[in-house]
Amino acid sequence: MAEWQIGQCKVEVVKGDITEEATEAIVNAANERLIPGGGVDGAIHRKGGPAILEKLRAKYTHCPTGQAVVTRGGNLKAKYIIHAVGPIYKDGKSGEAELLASAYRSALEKALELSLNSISFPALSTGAYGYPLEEASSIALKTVIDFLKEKQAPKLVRFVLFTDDAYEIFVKTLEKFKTELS
Ligand code: AR6
Repeated sequence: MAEWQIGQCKVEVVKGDITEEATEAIVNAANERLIPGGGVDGAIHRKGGPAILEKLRAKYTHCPTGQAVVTRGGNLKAKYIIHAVGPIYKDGKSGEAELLASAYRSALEKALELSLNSISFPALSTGAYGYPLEEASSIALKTVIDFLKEKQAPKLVRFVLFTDDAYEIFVKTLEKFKTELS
């Protein structure tokens, strides 16, 4: 595990399955149509049960790339699911970086609106959406670090990485930022 204390807040990088997380919210890697797919999204809907999709359908039909919507957590330990839509990676020159940062920021803003103390993220866009992991880890961690420095909330932001590869890259990127930014 790697971590960095930023004032009153902490960023953690752990390896694991986000559907097992007991932070107050977990973030889902959703798509614009909010139709359950594979990857984290599939796992969350399978484990969380049909109530999640029912709540999504009752409130929303769509969520633009770079934004996020919230439902309760169904059968999961987390009370809330923040469904964030990251960009599909094309060539790195189509606004992907800004849209990925925006997806992280939107999820963090939802957590603040709900006065949550803890939230877990997967590596948005790095599976089916094809975002290169190193670049994605820099954007993810920098966006979270900047947000925590500015708002001093939520108190705990945890990145839960599913693969060894993703875990190792996020740890390395966090260590790099600790050296460069502290
Ligand atoms: N816990 C944590 N991370 C996970 C888990 C898990 N249980 N399962 C996979 N990952 P992806 P995207 C990692 O494809 O790229 C869906 O069909 C995975 O290793 O879930 O944003 C949606 O419906 C990868 O690093 O999301 C959308 O259509 C990361 O989660 C589309 O895929 C993200 O991979 C979204 O694509």
